[in-house]
Amino acid sequence: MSTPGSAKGRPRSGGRFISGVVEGFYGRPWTMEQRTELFKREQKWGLNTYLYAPKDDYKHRMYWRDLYSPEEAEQLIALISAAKQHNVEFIYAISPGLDVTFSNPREVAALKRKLDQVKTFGCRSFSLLFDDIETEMCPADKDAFSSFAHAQVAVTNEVYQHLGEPETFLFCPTDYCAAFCTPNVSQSSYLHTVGDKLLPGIDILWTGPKVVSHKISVESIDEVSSVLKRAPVIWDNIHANDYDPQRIFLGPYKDRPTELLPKLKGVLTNPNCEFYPNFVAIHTLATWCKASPDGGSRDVEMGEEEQDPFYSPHKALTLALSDWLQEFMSTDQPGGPCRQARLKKESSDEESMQTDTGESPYVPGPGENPLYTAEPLTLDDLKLLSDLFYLPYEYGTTARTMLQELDWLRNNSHAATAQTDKTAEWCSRAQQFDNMCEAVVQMFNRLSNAPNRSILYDLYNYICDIKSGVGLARAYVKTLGGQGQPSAQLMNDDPEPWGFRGGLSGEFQRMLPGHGIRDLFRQPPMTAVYSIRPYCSEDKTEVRKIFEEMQRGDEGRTPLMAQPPLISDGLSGGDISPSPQCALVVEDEFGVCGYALALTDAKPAAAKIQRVVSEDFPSLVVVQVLPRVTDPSPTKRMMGQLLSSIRSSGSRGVFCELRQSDRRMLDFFSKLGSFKPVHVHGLPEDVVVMATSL
Ligand code: GDL
Repeated sequence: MSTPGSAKGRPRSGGRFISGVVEGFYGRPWTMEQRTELFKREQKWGLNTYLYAPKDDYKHRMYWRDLYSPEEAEQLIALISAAKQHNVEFIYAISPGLDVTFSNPREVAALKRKLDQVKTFGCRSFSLLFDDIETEMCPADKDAFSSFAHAQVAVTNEVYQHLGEPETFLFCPTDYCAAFCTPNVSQSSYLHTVGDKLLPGIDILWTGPKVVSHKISVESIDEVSSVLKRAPVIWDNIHANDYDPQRIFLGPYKDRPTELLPKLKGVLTNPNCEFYPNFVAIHTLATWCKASPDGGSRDVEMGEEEQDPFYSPHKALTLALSDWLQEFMSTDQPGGPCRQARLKKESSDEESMQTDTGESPYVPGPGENPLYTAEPLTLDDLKLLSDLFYLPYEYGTTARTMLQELDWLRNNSHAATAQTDKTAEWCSRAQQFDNMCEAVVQMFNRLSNAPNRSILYDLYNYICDIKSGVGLARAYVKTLGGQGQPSAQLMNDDPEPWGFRGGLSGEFQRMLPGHGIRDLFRQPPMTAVYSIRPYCSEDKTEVRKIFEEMQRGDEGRTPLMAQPPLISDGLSGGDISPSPQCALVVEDEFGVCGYALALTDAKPAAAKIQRVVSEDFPSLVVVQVLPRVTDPSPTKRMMGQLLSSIRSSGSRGVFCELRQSDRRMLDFFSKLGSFKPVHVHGLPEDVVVMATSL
């Protein structure tokens, strides 16, 4: 595979292939300096287009009618000329769809006036965008046009002709991906109108099957092209991150077969909001655009999973990261950092023992602290970084391994709850997991010391976040292994704010059904519909039945009468009533199949069987579900609701009692993560108590 800058762009049928970047995301637009830097990179890597469409730029969308002030004009003129200098086609886009009245000639005149002004700045290529807008027309437009598509097409054609039918003119439909089409792409009357009526010189933007498309297949492009009556220009959101403040995408351009190249009019990537980390997104797109059957870049050493003979995402990523490493190493701060460089120079040049300020550099004396020296960033660090922040539908290899290992360590940690020794395998895998966590911390340290501060600052929040996440996971594994204090980071009574991450949005997500099952790591099939409702007195018999059935369990289990009593037996058996608002049952199509009950103050019930309750964990929960409930999410949901009711009652903590024989519930509480085994004096031998602070 060739490097991005080394191959010439292959001419595609129907004019030149549009390749490059669309600044089309929500949030803070890039600066003029960053855009100029982008043009330099595009030129170097063989990309040819920049589409100016920053959603939150005042005069691009919200105040689209307003003309640019002389100061703004000056900046745009400079930008357009910088694009020209670097052989990049500057396309100016406008998004009037929030409030335009299509049928009003004054509105159309306002559009023309605005684009005419931009034309005087030297811009020759334009675009009208109708994405992310209300699809209902105002009454005036309903009177004038037979459909929304007719309204958009009429205005777009008129503006296109007014501007003299520019060589490049792009249109973004409101239904810009298959998921938005009703009932589907081939039968969408909206797309058919656009395809039939939009003048043939206008190209159409398309994001693929979805807004953020995991894969874009050749068949899907054939289908949409036949409706649109032209090859689309892909607006690719694969690296866009404006929808999730915790994610950034540093993986390679991927899952778009190079067979698409001759079937498309172009590809523009709408990448991460942060400018500098887009190095990988844009570099790998450039590599992809150059892949070609006639370009002699057939990849003969492809791995099995990489089907494309002309493009390997893995190799494209390595190329990009190697170039990026160079950029990390170049300082972007005037006067800054360069103690290492300075020290080097000093050792080779006796006369330069004076700094710029005229002072001699500080050299620690004997017994003093040595100067802090940072290790340089490595290619492996960048590979790890990219793996941790890979792509919207996929984690990188190392990230996947870390998740799998943590999952295995959790699932095989019964020995922890039984307080016995770990197996050698568990210990060795725990150590390997710890090493992987350490590599993340080291990567963070070296990255923080990289001379190029602009890239670092753009990445900082993300790498800080992952460092904390990894730190928590590491502490958790130590706890499972019997090392470290469970309460230190995970179970603290009064945690620091970083002990409950994610803010209000995180709280909302955790309370929604399906939380944790829609993650990228595991996707268990949903097999049944469950409903959770408050427990009522009529449920007593069913709950007791479930309790007894689960106690009988597998053959050979000790009968209940012969087992030491638990406080929770009275609750499950119906002898003690649960506290108000603290009892739930779950039903499936056959009836009640599980329950979750609690006592906010378990002391009186405990006293009846001569047990004491810890001041830290005064409340008791008991949860049980029948084996036919294989999906853990309803049980998790019941627990979530119950814990929040107990918390509202003012309780400080909750405990549960589990018999060693109840593997399923032991497993459930261990996997919840928040419950930890606690030592209770005088507990029968085969009973484990687990608890969590609230
Ligand atoms: C969108 C928006 C885009 C945004 C992206 C990712 C298009 C055509 N429009 O739907 O502005 O950045 O999603 O959130 O993609």
